[in-house]
Amino acid sequence: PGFRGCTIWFTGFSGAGKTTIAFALEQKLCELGLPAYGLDGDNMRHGVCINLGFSMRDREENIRRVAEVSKLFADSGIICLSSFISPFVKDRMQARLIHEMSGLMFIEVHVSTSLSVCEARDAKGLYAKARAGAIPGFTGIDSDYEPPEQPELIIDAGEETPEQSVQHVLDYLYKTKII
Ligand code: GGZ
Repeated sequence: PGFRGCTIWFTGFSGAGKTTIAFALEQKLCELGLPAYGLDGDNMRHGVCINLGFSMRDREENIRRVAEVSKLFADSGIICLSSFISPFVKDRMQARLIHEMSGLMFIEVHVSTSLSVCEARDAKGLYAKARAGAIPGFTGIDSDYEPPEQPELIIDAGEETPEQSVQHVLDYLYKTKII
């Protein structure tokens, strides 16, 4: 059978490196002639999910919509690279189910960069703001992150370069014959 498309789902803290890895991977896959497209908070929360915030319920709905959109990309034959904090096990489980019920592969990648590394980098200054109380309910500060129990892949982007992380995902995709 021909290539079917799938979703590679990156979960982890804000600033863990999810989007950086996903967009570098998108470019790499496209160079290899494989169609890929990245979804993240920037292109989803400003449109499809514009009415949602960061309460537990809104995050649940955010992840549900993102999962449905990811499924459509995957079903159209594209490798969908979805980068969302997606802090709750049950929401990621639901996202997986949405794919698997349609016979589409869902590859969960835990970008496991530690909170201390994310906070020390604080590329966007969000952790400082959250510590100061300006962003209530910030993941890792005063909102939970439930790490995946059985992700297909774990990448500690605090310990390696984005290029190495991209290579790890590619190695996994080749090894499992997904590509
Ligand atoms: C976490 C927040 C919050 C709160 C705004 N908690 O580094 P960023 O800026 O670009 O990534 C974060 C992004 C998270 O959106 P997601 O759609 O991935 O979240 S979830 O999966 O939980 O629905 C951060 C910014 O939005 N941001 N407020 N309170 N991150």
